[in-house]
Amino acid sequence: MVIGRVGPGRLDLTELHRFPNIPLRLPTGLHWNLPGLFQGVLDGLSLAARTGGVASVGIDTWAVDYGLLDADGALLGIPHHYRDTRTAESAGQIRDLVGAAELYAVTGLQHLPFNSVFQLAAARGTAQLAAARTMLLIPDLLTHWLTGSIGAEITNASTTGLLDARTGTWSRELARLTGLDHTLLPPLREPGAAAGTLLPHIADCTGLPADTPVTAVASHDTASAVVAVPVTRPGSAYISCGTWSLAGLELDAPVLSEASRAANFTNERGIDGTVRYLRNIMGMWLLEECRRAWAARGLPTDLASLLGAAAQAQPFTAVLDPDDPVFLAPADMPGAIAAFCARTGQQAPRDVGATVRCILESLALAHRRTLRQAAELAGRDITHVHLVGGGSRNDLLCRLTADATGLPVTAGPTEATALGNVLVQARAQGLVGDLPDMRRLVAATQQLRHYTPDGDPRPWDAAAARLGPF
Ligand code: LRH
Repeated sequence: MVIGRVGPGRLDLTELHRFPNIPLRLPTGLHWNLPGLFQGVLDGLSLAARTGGVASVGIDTWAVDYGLLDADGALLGIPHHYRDTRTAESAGQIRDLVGAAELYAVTGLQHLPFNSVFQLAAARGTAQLAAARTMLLIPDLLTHWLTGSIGAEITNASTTGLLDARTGTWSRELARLTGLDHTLLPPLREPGAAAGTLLPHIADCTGLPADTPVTAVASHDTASAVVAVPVTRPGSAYISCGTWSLAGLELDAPVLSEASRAANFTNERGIDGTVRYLRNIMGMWLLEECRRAWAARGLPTDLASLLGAAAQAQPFTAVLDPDDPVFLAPADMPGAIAAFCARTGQQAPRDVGATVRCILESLALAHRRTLRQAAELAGRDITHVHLVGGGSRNDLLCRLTADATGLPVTAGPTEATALGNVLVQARAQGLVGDLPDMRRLVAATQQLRHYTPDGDPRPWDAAAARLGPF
Protein backbone atom coordinates (compact mmCIF):
# COMPACT_ATOMS: atom_id res chain seq x y z
CA MET A 1 0.00 0.00 0.00
CA VAL A 2 1.37 3.39 -0.98
CA ILE A 3 0.57 7.02 -0.36
CA GLY A 4 0.87 9.32 -3.35
CA ARG A 5 1.42 13.06 -3.34
CA VAL A 6 0.36 14.96 -6.44
CA GLY A 7 0.68 18.61 -7.33
CA PRO A 8 2.06 20.84 -10.07
CA GLY A 9 5.36 19.17 -11.09
CA ARG A 10 5.01 16.74 -8.20
CA LEU A 11 4.17 13.05 -8.21
CA ASP A 12 5.71 10.80 -5.63
CA LEU A 13 4.90 7.63 -3.77
CA THR A 14 5.78 6.45 -0.30
CA GLU A 15 5.38 2.78 0.49
CA LEU A 16 3.42 2.59 3.71
CA HIS A 17 2.69 -1.06 4.16
CA ARG A 18 3.49 -4.29 2.31
CA PHE A 19 1.63 -7.49 3.04
CA PRO A 20 1.94 -10.97 1.55
CA ASN A 21 -0.62 -12.38 -0.84
CA ILE A 22 -0.28 -16.13 -0.49
CA PRO A 23 -2.93 -18.26 -2.20
CA LEU A 24 -4.77 -20.85 -0.09
CA ARG A 25 -5.08 -24.43 -1.25
CA LEU A 26 -8.33 -25.82 0.20
CA PRO A 27 -10.41 -28.92 -0.59
CA THR A 28 -12.46 -26.65 -2.88
CA GLY A 29 -9.41 -25.61 -4.90
CA LEU A 30 -7.05 -22.66 -5.04
CA HIS A 31 -8.38 -19.51 -3.33
CA TRP A 32 -7.33 -15.99 -2.34
CA ASN A 33 -7.04 -15.22 1.35
CA LEU A 34 -9.36 -12.25 0.94
CA PRO A 35 -10.05 -11.49 4.62
CA GLY A 36 -6.27 -11.52 5.13
CA LEU A 37 -5.83 -9.07 2.23
CA PHE A 38 -8.57 -6.84 3.64
CA GLN A 39 -6.78 -6.85 7.00
CA GLY A 40 -3.66 -5.70 5.13
CA VAL A 41 -5.69 -2.83 3.64
CA LEU A 42 -6.98 -1.85 7.10
CA ASP A 43 -3.48 -1.98 8.60
CA GLY A 44 -2.28 0.28 5.78
CA LEU A 45 -5.14 2.72 6.35
CA SER A 46 -4.38 2.83 10.09
CA LEU A 47 -0.77 3.72 9.29
CA ALA A 48 -2.04 6.38 6.88
CA ALA A 49 -4.20 7.84 9.65
CA ARG A 50 -1.17 8.05 11.92
CA THR A 51 0.96 9.75 9.28
CA GLY A 52 -1.38 12.63 8.50
CA GLY A 53 -4.40 11.04 6.80
CA VAL A 54 -5.35 10.86 3.12
CA ALA A 55 -7.55 12.88 0.77
CA SER A 56 -8.91 9.77 -0.92
CA VAL A 57 -8.51 5.98 -1.11
CA GLY A 58 -8.53 3.84 -4.28
CA ILE A 59 -8.11 0.09 -4.73
CA ASP A 60 -6.80 -1.87 -7.70
CA THR A 61 -5.95 -5.55 -7.99
CA TRP A 62 -5.48 -8.23 -10.63
CA ALA A 63 -8.43 -8.91 -12.95
CA VAL A 64 -11.14 -11.55 -13.52
CA ASP A 65 -11.62 -12.91 -9.98
CA TYR A 66 -14.69 -12.11 -7.92
CA GLY A 67 -16.69 -12.82 -4.78
CA LEU A 68 -20.40 -13.59 -4.61
CA LEU A 69 -22.70 -11.88 -2.10
CA ASP A 70 -25.97 -13.37 -0.86
CA ALA A 71 -29.23 -11.45 -0.35
CA ASP A 72 -27.96 -10.15 3.01
CA GLY A 73 -24.73 -8.88 1.49
CA ALA A 74 -22.62 -11.65 3.06
CA LEU A 75 -19.71 -13.09 1.08
CA LEU A 76 -20.44 -16.64 -0.08
CA GLY A 77 -17.32 -18.76 0.30
CA ILE A 78 -13.75 -17.74 -0.32
CA PRO A 79 -13.01 -16.26 -3.77
CA HIS A 80 -11.18 -18.60 -6.12
CA HIS A 81 -7.77 -17.89 -7.62
CA TYR A 82 -7.75 -17.66 -11.39
CA ARG A 83 -5.02 -20.31 -11.57
CA ASP A 84 -7.44 -22.85 -10.08
CA THR A 85 -8.10 -25.64 -12.57
CA ARG A 86 -11.89 -25.84 -12.21
CA THR A 87 -12.52 -24.00 -15.49
CA ALA A 88 -10.77 -26.70 -17.55
CA GLU A 89 -14.13 -27.96 -18.86
CA SER A 90 -16.43 -24.97 -18.48
CA ALA A 91 -14.32 -22.76 -20.78
CA GLY A 92 -14.75 -25.27 -23.60
CA GLN A 93 -18.46 -25.74 -22.83
CA ILE A 94 -19.17 -22.00 -23.06
CA ARG A 95 -17.17 -21.67 -26.25
CA ASP A 96 -19.15 -24.55 -27.76
CA LEU A 97 -22.44 -23.16 -26.50
CA VAL A 98 -22.01 -19.55 -27.61
CA GLY A 99 -19.29 -19.94 -30.23
CA ALA A 100 -15.78 -18.53 -29.87
CA ALA A 101 -16.36 -16.08 -32.74
CA GLU A 102 -19.61 -14.80 -31.21
CA LEU A 103 -18.00 -14.36 -27.80
CA TYR A 104 -15.20 -12.33 -29.37
CA ALA A 105 -17.53 -10.31 -31.57
CA VAL A 106 -19.34 -9.04 -28.46
CA THR A 107 -16.62 -8.80 -25.82
CA GLY A 108 -13.40 -8.50 -27.87
CA LEU A 109 -11.79 -10.38 -24.98
CA GLN A 110 -8.85 -12.75 -25.42
CA HIS A 111 -9.54 -16.35 -24.54
CA LEU A 112 -7.97 -17.11 -21.20
CA PRO A 113 -9.27 -20.21 -19.46
CA PHE A 114 -9.92 -18.17 -16.33
CA ASN A 115 -12.05 -15.32 -17.73
CA SER A 116 -14.79 -14.65 -15.15
CA VAL A 117 -17.48 -15.92 -17.51
CA PHE A 118 -15.80 -19.36 -17.53
CA GLN A 119 -15.36 -19.30 -13.75
CA LEU A 120 -19.05 -18.49 -13.31
CA ALA A 121 -19.92 -21.31 -15.72
CA ALA A 122 -17.84 -23.70 -13.60
CA ALA A 123 -19.95 -22.63 -10.60
CA ARG A 124 -23.23 -23.54 -12.32
CA GLY A 125 -25.38 -25.79 -10.16
CA THR A 126 -23.51 -24.94 -6.96
CA ALA A 127 -25.34 -23.88 -3.80
CA GLN A 128 -23.20 -20.74 -3.76
CA LEU A 129 -24.22 -19.52 -7.17
CA ALA A 130 -27.87 -20.35 -6.41
CA ALA A 131 -27.72 -18.17 -3.29
CA ALA A 132 -25.76 -15.36 -4.98
CA ARG A 133 -27.42 -12.00 -5.62
CA THR A 134 -24.37 -9.88 -6.50
CA MET A 135 -21.02 -10.56 -8.12
CA LEU A 136 -18.24 -8.19 -7.12
CA LEU A 137 -14.79 -8.21 -8.73
CA ILE A 138 -12.01 -8.24 -6.12
CA PRO A 139 -11.28 -4.47 -5.99
CA ASP A 140 -15.02 -3.75 -6.00
CA LEU A 141 -15.45 -6.22 -3.13
CA LEU A 142 -12.70 -4.60 -1.06
CA THR A 143 -14.22 -1.20 -1.85
CA HIS A 144 -17.61 -2.56 -0.76
CA TRP A 145 -16.16 -3.70 2.55
CA LEU A 146 -14.73 -0.23 3.08
CA THR A 147 -17.80 1.76 2.04
CA GLY A 148 -20.86 -0.47 1.68
CA SER A 149 -21.23 0.73 -1.94
CA ILE A 150 -21.94 -1.69 -4.78
CA GLY A 151 -20.55 -1.22 -8.26
CA ALA A 152 -18.49 -2.71 -11.06
CA GLU A 153 -15.60 -0.52 -12.17
CA ILE A 154 -15.50 -0.71 -15.93
CA THR A 155 -11.80 -1.37 -16.70
CA ASN A 156 -11.95 -4.52 -14.62
CA ALA A 157 -15.49 -5.40 -15.76
CA SER A 158 -14.03 -5.56 -19.27
CA THR A 159 -12.01 -8.64 -18.27
CA THR A 160 -15.06 -10.68 -17.26
CA GLY A 161 -16.17 -11.80 -20.72
CA LEU A 162 -19.59 -10.29 -20.05
CA LEU A 163 -19.04 -6.68 -21.12
CA ASP A 164 -19.94 -5.48 -24.61
CA ALA A 165 -16.71 -3.99 -26.04
CA ARG A 166 -18.54 -1.57 -28.32
CA THR A 167 -21.18 -0.18 -25.98
CA GLY A 168 -19.30 -0.52 -22.70
CA THR A 169 -22.39 -2.02 -21.05
CA TRP A 170 -23.04 -5.48 -19.61
CA SER A 171 -24.18 -7.88 -22.33
CA ARG A 172 -27.47 -9.28 -21.03
CA GLU A 173 -27.57 -11.48 -24.09
CA LEU A 174 -24.26 -13.16 -23.22
CA ALA A 175 -25.38 -13.56 -19.62
CA ARG A 176 -28.55 -15.26 -20.90
CA LEU A 177 -26.66 -17.49 -23.33
CA THR A 178 -24.21 -18.58 -20.65
CA GLY A 179 -27.02 -19.28 -18.18
CA LEU A 180 -26.14 -16.44 -15.82
CA ASP A 181 -28.70 -14.27 -14.05
CA HIS A 182 -27.78 -10.79 -15.30
CA THR A 183 -29.05 -9.19 -12.08
CA LEU A 184 -25.86 -10.50 -10.44
CA LEU A 185 -23.94 -7.87 -12.38
CA PRO A 186 -23.78 -4.55 -10.49
CA PRO A 187 -24.12 -1.10 -12.04
CA LEU A 188 -20.98 -0.06 -13.90
CA ARG A 189 -18.85 2.86 -12.78
CA GLU A 190 -16.08 4.75 -14.55
CA PRO A 191 -12.60 5.33 -13.11
CA GLY A 192 -12.72 8.54 -11.12
CA ALA A 193 -16.30 8.02 -9.93
CA ALA A 194 -17.00 8.42 -6.24
CA ALA A 195 -17.43 5.04 -4.53
CA GLY A 196 -18.64 6.35 -1.18
CA THR A 197 -16.98 7.12 2.12
CA LEU A 198 -15.68 4.91 4.92
CA LEU A 199 -18.22 2.91 6.93
CA PRO A 200 -18.32 4.02 10.59
CA HIS A 201 -16.66 0.83 11.89
CA ILE A 202 -13.85 1.21 9.31
CA ALA A 203 -13.32 4.82 10.39
CA ASP A 204 -13.25 3.63 14.02
CA CYS A 205 -10.76 0.84 13.50
CA THR A 206 -8.41 2.76 11.18
CA GLY A 207 -8.60 6.19 12.80
CA LEU A 208 -9.39 7.87 9.45
CA PRO A 209 -12.34 10.30 9.32
CA ALA A 210 -15.61 8.67 8.21
CA ASP A 211 -15.97 11.23 5.42
CA THR A 212 -12.73 10.04 3.74
CA PRO A 213 -13.74 9.54 0.10
CA VAL A 214 -13.12 6.23 -1.66
CA THR A 215 -12.64 6.62 -5.41
CA ALA A 216 -13.24 4.00 -8.08
CA VAL A 217 -9.83 4.10 -9.79
CA ALA A 218 -8.89 2.09 -12.88
CA SER A 219 -9.28 -0.91 -10.61
CA HIS A 220 -7.73 -3.43 -13.01
CA ASP A 221 -4.04 -3.17 -12.12
CA THR A 222 -3.04 -3.27 -15.79
CA ALA A 223 -5.42 -0.40 -16.61
CA SER A 224 -3.87 1.68 -13.82
CA ALA A 225 -0.39 0.81 -15.11
CA VAL A 226 -1.33 1.95 -18.62
CA VAL A 227 -2.51 5.30 -17.23
CA ALA A 228 1.04 5.86 -15.98
CA VAL A 229 2.88 4.88 -19.17
CA PRO A 230 4.92 8.05 -19.85
CA VAL A 231 3.96 8.28 -23.51
CA THR A 232 5.09 11.54 -25.03
CA ARG A 233 5.12 10.64 -28.73
CA PRO A 234 2.95 8.80 -31.25
CA GLY A 235 3.99 5.27 -32.28
CA SER A 236 4.44 4.16 -28.67
CA ALA A 237 3.60 0.67 -27.50
CA TYR A 238 3.67 -0.50 -23.88
CA ILE A 239 4.60 -3.61 -21.98
CA SER A 240 3.32 -3.75 -18.41
CA CYS A 241 5.65 -6.36 -16.99
CA GLY A 242 5.14 -8.07 -13.66
CA THR A 243 3.80 -11.54 -12.95
CA TRP A 244 2.27 -11.15 -16.43
CA SER A 245 3.67 -9.20 -19.37
CA LEU A 246 0.81 -7.29 -20.96
CA ALA A 247 2.03 -6.01 -24.29
CA GLY A 248 0.10 -3.84 -26.72
CA LEU A 249 -1.29 -0.49 -27.76
CA GLU A 250 -3.76 2.10 -26.61
CA LEU A 251 -6.50 2.56 -29.20
CA ASP A 252 -9.68 4.62 -29.56
CA ALA A 253 -11.82 1.73 -30.74
CA PRO A 254 -11.74 -2.06 -30.38
CA VAL A 255 -10.31 -4.33 -33.08
CA LEU A 256 -12.80 -7.17 -33.40
CA SER A 257 -11.56 -8.80 -36.61
CA GLU A 258 -11.26 -12.55 -37.07
CA ALA A 259 -7.47 -12.18 -37.38
CA SER A 260 -7.42 -10.42 -34.02
CA ARG A 261 -9.46 -13.19 -32.44
CA ALA A 262 -7.23 -15.87 -33.95
CA ALA A 263 -4.15 -14.10 -32.54
CA ASN A 264 -5.95 -13.95 -29.17
CA PHE A 265 -5.65 -10.19 -28.71
CA THR A 266 -7.84 -8.54 -26.15
CA ASN A 267 -9.75 -5.25 -26.17
CA GLU A 268 -9.88 -4.38 -22.49
CA ARG A 269 -11.05 -0.94 -21.45
CA GLY A 270 -8.76 1.79 -20.31
CA ILE A 271 -9.71 5.10 -18.75
CA ASP A 272 -11.73 7.69 -20.66
CA GLY A 273 -13.12 5.12 -23.09
CA THR A 274 -9.70 4.06 -24.41
CA VAL A 275 -9.07 0.48 -25.47
CA ARG A 276 -6.17 -1.56 -24.13
CA TYR A 277 -5.40 -3.65 -27.17
CA LEU A 278 -2.96 -6.24 -25.88
CA ARG A 279 -2.11 -9.81 -25.28
CA ASN A 280 -1.20 -11.59 -22.04
CA ILE A 281 2.29 -13.09 -22.02
CA MET A 282 3.19 -15.31 -19.12
CA GLY A 283 5.66 -12.77 -17.73
CA MET A 284 7.92 -12.94 -14.71
CA TRP A 285 5.73 -15.72 -13.33
CA LEU A 286 8.12 -18.18 -14.98
CA LEU A 287 11.05 -16.76 -13.06
CA GLU A 288 9.08 -16.30 -9.80
CA GLU A 289 8.02 -19.93 -9.89
CA CYS A 290 11.54 -21.16 -10.67
CA ARG A 291 12.81 -19.19 -7.68
CA ARG A 292 10.15 -20.79 -5.49
CA ALA A 293 11.21 -24.26 -6.69
CA TRP A 294 14.91 -23.47 -6.27
CA ALA A 295 14.36 -22.16 -2.75
CA ALA A 296 12.73 -25.48 -1.84
CA ARG A 297 15.85 -27.25 -3.16
CA GLY A 298 18.24 -24.97 -1.30
CA LEU A 299 19.51 -23.34 -4.53
CA PRO A 300 20.31 -19.61 -4.76
CA THR A 301 17.30 -17.34 -5.34
CA ASP A 302 18.68 -13.86 -4.74
CA LEU A 303 17.53 -11.91 -7.80
CA ALA A 304 20.65 -9.80 -8.24
CA SER A 305 22.94 -12.86 -8.33
CA LEU A 306 20.53 -14.76 -10.59
CA LEU A 307 20.52 -11.88 -13.06
CA GLY A 308 24.31 -11.61 -12.81
CA ALA A 309 24.60 -15.32 -13.68
CA ALA A 310 22.08 -14.90 -16.52
CA ALA A 311 24.09 -12.00 -17.98
CA GLN A 312 27.19 -14.27 -18.07
CA ALA A 313 25.31 -17.29 -19.47
CA GLN A 314 25.55 -18.32 -23.10
CA PRO A 315 22.75 -16.79 -25.19
CA PHE A 316 19.95 -18.83 -26.76
CA THR A 317 20.71 -22.28 -25.34
CA ALA A 318 16.95 -22.92 -25.39
CA VAL A 319 13.89 -20.83 -26.26
CA LEU A 320 10.45 -21.19 -24.69
CA ASP A 321 7.01 -20.13 -25.80
CA PRO A 322 5.89 -18.47 -22.53
CA ASP A 323 2.28 -18.67 -23.78
CA ASP A 324 2.28 -22.46 -23.76
CA PRO A 325 -0.48 -23.56 -21.33
CA VAL A 326 2.00 -25.89 -19.58
CA PHE A 327 3.44 -22.79 -17.90
CA LEU A 328 0.12 -21.51 -16.46
CA ALA A 329 0.19 -23.40 -13.16
CA PRO A 330 2.78 -26.21 -13.14
CA ALA A 331 3.64 -27.76 -9.78
CA ASP A 332 7.32 -27.60 -10.78
CA MET A 333 8.33 -24.76 -13.15
CA PRO A 334 11.93 -25.92 -13.83
CA GLY A 335 10.47 -29.35 -14.63
CA ALA A 336 7.91 -27.79 -16.99
CA ILE A 337 10.72 -25.89 -18.75
CA ALA A 338 12.77 -29.08 -19.13
CA ALA A 339 9.72 -30.92 -20.50
CA PHE A 340 9.02 -28.10 -22.97
CA CYS A 341 12.64 -28.26 -24.19
CA ALA A 342 12.43 -32.04 -24.62
CA ARG A 343 9.15 -31.68 -26.56
CA THR A 344 10.68 -29.07 -28.90
CA GLY A 345 13.98 -30.92 -29.44
CA GLN A 346 16.08 -28.48 -27.41
CA GLN A 347 18.69 -29.01 -24.72
CA ALA A 348 17.19 -27.88 -21.39
CA PRO A 349 19.17 -25.13 -19.62
CA ARG A 350 21.77 -26.79 -17.42
CA ASP A 351 21.95 -24.47 -14.45
CA VAL A 352 20.22 -21.62 -12.69
CA GLY A 353 21.95 -18.87 -14.69
CA ALA A 354 21.18 -20.55 -18.01
CA THR A 355 17.55 -21.01 -16.96
CA VAL A 356 17.12 -17.34 -16.06
CA ARG A 357 18.72 -16.30 -19.35
CA CYS A 358 16.45 -18.69 -21.24
CA ILE A 359 13.36 -17.23 -19.51
CA LEU A 360 14.35 -13.61 -20.17
CA GLU A 361 15.26 -14.24 -23.82
CA SER A 362 12.00 -16.09 -24.30
CA LEU A 363 10.04 -13.20 -22.79
CA ALA A 364 11.88 -10.70 -24.98
CA LEU A 365 11.04 -12.82 -28.02
CA ALA A 366 7.39 -13.02 -26.94
CA HIS A 367 7.39 -9.23 -26.51
CA ARG A 368 8.66 -8.90 -30.08
CA ARG A 369 6.07 -11.28 -31.49
CA THR A 370 3.20 -9.65 -29.62
CA LEU A 371 4.10 -6.08 -30.52
CA ARG A 372 4.59 -6.98 -34.17
CA GLN A 373 1.19 -8.66 -34.23
CA ALA A 374 -0.47 -5.77 -32.40
CA ALA A 375 0.93 -3.30 -34.95
CA GLU A 376 -0.26 -5.41 -37.86
CA LEU A 377 -3.71 -6.16 -36.49
CA ALA A 378 -4.39 -2.57 -35.45
CA GLY A 379 -2.80 -1.07 -38.56
CA ARG A 380 -0.36 1.03 -36.53
CA ASP A 381 3.38 1.61 -36.69
CA ILE A 382 5.33 1.05 -33.51
CA THR A 383 8.49 3.11 -33.20
CA HIS A 384 9.04 3.08 -29.45
CA VAL A 385 8.38 0.74 -26.53
CA HIS A 386 7.62 1.66 -22.92
CA LEU A 387 8.32 -1.10 -20.43
CA VAL A 388 6.70 -0.39 -17.04
CA GLY A 389 6.05 -2.34 -13.85
CA GLY A 390 8.31 -4.47 -11.65
CA GLY A 391 9.92 -6.12 -14.70
CA SER A 392 11.27 -2.74 -15.81
CA ARG A 393 13.73 -2.94 -12.91
CA ASN A 394 15.31 -5.91 -14.69
CA ASP A 395 18.07 -4.34 -16.75
CA LEU A 396 18.79 -7.50 -18.74
CA LEU A 397 15.15 -7.96 -19.71
CA CYS A 398 14.90 -4.34 -20.87
CA ARG A 399 18.06 -4.67 -22.95
CA LEU A 400 16.94 -7.99 -24.46
CA THR A 401 13.52 -6.50 -25.26
CA ALA A 402 15.17 -3.59 -27.11
CA ASP A 403 17.41 -6.01 -29.04
CA ALA A 404 14.60 -8.46 -29.83
CA THR A 405 12.11 -5.82 -30.99
CA GLY A 406 14.75 -3.70 -32.68
CA LEU A 407 13.09 -0.69 -31.03
CA PRO A 408 14.21 1.85 -28.44
CA VAL A 409 12.86 0.95 -25.02
CA THR A 410 12.11 3.37 -22.21
CA ALA A 411 12.03 1.51 -18.91
CA GLY A 412 9.97 2.72 -15.96
CA PRO A 413 8.21 3.66 -13.87
CA THR A 414 8.35 0.41 -11.91
CA GLU A 415 5.40 1.44 -9.73
CA ALA A 416 3.23 2.26 -12.74
CA THR A 417 0.10 0.65 -11.28
CA ALA A 418 0.28 2.62 -8.03
CA LEU A 419 1.01 5.83 -9.94
CA GLY A 420 -1.97 5.28 -12.26
CA ASN A 421 -4.19 4.58 -9.27
CA VAL A 422 -3.08 7.76 -7.50
CA LEU A 423 -3.33 9.90 -10.65
CA VAL A 424 -6.97 8.95 -11.22
CA GLN A 425 -7.77 9.89 -7.62
CA ALA A 426 -5.84 13.14 -8.04
CA ARG A 427 -7.80 13.95 -11.18
CA ALA A 428 -11.08 13.32 -9.35
CA GLN A 429 -9.87 15.95 -6.85
CA GLY A 430 -9.00 18.40 -9.65
CA LEU A 431 -5.23 18.14 -9.06
CA VAL A 432 -4.26 17.00 -12.58
CA GLY A 433 -5.80 17.35 -16.01
CA ASP A 434 -6.50 14.87 -18.79
CA LEU A 435 -4.67 11.66 -19.67
CA PRO A 436 -1.86 13.35 -21.68
CA ASP A 437 -1.40 15.72 -18.73
CA MET A 438 -1.07 12.81 -16.30
CA ARG A 439 1.48 11.15 -18.57
CA ARG A 440 3.50 14.33 -18.94
CA LEU A 441 3.63 14.49 -15.15
CA VAL A 442 4.87 10.88 -14.99
CA ALA A 443 7.51 11.56 -17.67
CA ALA A 444 8.67 14.71 -15.87
CA THR A 445 8.86 13.24 -12.36
CA GLN A 446 9.77 9.55 -12.58
CA GLN A 447 13.15 7.92 -13.13
CA LEU A 448 13.28 6.39 -16.59
CA ARG A 449 16.07 4.46 -18.33
CA HIS A 450 16.62 4.26 -22.07
CA TYR A 451 17.82 1.28 -24.12
CA THR A 452 18.91 1.40 -27.75
CA PRO A 453 18.65 -1.86 -29.74
CA ASP A 454 21.91 -3.47 -30.89
CA GLY A 455 20.54 -3.58 -34.43
CA ASP A 456 21.17 -7.26 -35.21
CA PRO A 457 17.89 -9.16 -35.66
CA ARG A 458 19.54 -12.42 -36.84
CA PRO A 459 19.96 -14.24 -33.52
CA TRP A 460 16.35 -13.37 -32.68
CA ASP A 461 15.06 -14.53 -36.06
CA ALA A 462 16.95 -17.80 -35.59
CA ALA A 463 15.61 -18.23 -32.04
CA ALA A 464 12.06 -17.53 -33.22
CA ALA A 465 12.44 -20.08 -36.02
CA ARG A 466 13.15 -22.80 -33.43
CA LEU A 467 9.57 -22.54 -32.22
CA GLY A 468 8.03 -22.78 -35.69
CA PRO A 469 5.39 -20.15 -36.47
CA PHE A 470 6.15 -18.21 -33.30
C1 LRH B 1 -2.11 -8.69 -14.10
C2 LRH B 1 -3.50 -9.16 -14.42
C3 LRH B 1 -3.70 -9.31 -15.91
C4 LRH B 1 -4.80 -10.33 -15.95
C5 LRH B 1 -4.33 -11.29 -14.87
C6 LRH B 1 -5.39 -12.11 -14.25
O1 LRH B 1 -1.92 -8.62 -12.72
O2 LRH B 1 -4.48 -8.32 -13.89
O3 LRH B 1 -4.02 -8.11 -16.59
O4 LRH B 1 -5.02 -10.92 -17.19
O5 LRH B 1 -3.70 -10.46 -13.90
